Amino acid sequence: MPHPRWRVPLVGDVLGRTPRTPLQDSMRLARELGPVYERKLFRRRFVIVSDAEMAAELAEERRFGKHVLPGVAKLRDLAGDGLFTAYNEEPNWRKAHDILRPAFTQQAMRGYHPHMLAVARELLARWDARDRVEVTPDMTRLTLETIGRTGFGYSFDSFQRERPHPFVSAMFATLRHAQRNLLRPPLVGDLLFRKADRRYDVDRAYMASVVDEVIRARVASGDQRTDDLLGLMLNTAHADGSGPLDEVNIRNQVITFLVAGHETTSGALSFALYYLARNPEVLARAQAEVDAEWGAGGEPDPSFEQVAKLRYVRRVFDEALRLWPTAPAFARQAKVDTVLGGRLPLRAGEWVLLLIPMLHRDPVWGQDVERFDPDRFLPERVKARPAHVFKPWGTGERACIGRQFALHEAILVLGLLLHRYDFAADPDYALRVQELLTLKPEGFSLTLSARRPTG
Ligand code: MNH
Repeated sequence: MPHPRWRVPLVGDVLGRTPRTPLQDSMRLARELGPVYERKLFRRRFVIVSDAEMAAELAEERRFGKHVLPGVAKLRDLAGDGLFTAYNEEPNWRKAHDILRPAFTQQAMRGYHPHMLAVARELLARWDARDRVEVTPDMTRLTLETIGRTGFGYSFDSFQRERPHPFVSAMFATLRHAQRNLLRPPLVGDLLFRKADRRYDVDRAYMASVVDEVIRARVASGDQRTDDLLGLMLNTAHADGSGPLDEVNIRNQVITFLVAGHETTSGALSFALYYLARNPEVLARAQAEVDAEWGAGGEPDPSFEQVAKLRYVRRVFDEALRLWPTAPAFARQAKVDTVLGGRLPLRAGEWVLLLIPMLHRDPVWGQDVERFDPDRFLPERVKARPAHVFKPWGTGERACIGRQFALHEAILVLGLLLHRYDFAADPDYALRVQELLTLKPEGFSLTLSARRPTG
């Protein structure tokens, strides 16, 4: 099995690796070593794959199921048996999945649409007042506010504050800690990480207090609604007679959705805006589509149905997720003894990590995989590719439950921004990808100009 050249006893392949960019390190290694290789970090061994045929096999639910990666397992301190961090065999996974399913139907999205639109308009008001904006923090304002209001009827007042909400700062710190923890040496690690661990405890406690406040506010209001995430959890029982979710699990779900429900969407929107600003032809086509579908007049008021009409904008978003899938890896565990891709024997229980950004650069995507080309997602070209080569949402029953939510939110916001502004990126800005388990562009700003008189 190929592995990095400089392997140190006990320590493994940590030489020359940067704690702040483990994912981009793995991409670099895949370019050197190929689509199947091994990485050792102290006592942990990772088999990292990015081959298209293997990805298709990993999607077979009969042979493989989700494995909770070490970096994700660390987040169990935060989110316990919440949907994202739950082990397959934990009964609360299916129970919560079933109870929360109705919150992600098309009918539910229809209900969220007016709230998503209202939040997006707060972003427009902020951007109208500036001609240069920092994209990533503003996308975080938008997505946190959207999940807070639609999922929990709770506002973080994201657009009323100049600094990020403290929940966001605490969340970044905990994600950073979970990521750094991957490079934690055994034994001495406890000493080396003592200060960071203490800070982590403080951040976790703070996040828990925010979650308690979100729940308390709903319970105190006496509101018995069942048309959002919190209402479903507090006020509905499972069909199997096991009653509603317990209090501890509800907290775990709230924290899960507050984090999973905004962090990845924010990064994906930021990448999409980056590529729009860098590709004037794509920008012009996207703007023309929005004008045609939503009307060229001053203030569009898109209906729920009109969002899905933006097919080209959707391709722009998919292409951004191809190059930088913001949840960049997931892991699959063999359910039975099996051989992956005819060459990698795995015993039941063994797992591999699927490196999504490199799968998305597999030769099946063509010769020019680094080029931003939304037309790769034209229906006829999608049909011409093998299945399971585009996996930004994961796979199988543990795939992203929030996919339609993220897509509706993202396309709506992109539509409104494209309708209203011309964007120019700083010509000297070279894309830097920041990693906090998830990915986002770092230090990326846009200069805006109004496309039409507003008022
Ligand atoms: Mn989301 C799981 C990507 C937006 C809530 N999400 C996953 C997985 C990927 C993923 C990949 C599977 C991880 C694994 O197999 O270990 N999610 C994304 C991306 C976006 C995204 C790229 C935006 C872009 N996710 C959202 C939104 C929500 C959400 C929005 C909520 C509103 N995601 C989840 C939850 C899970 C998940 C919850 C865990 C699902 C489960 O295991 O049952």
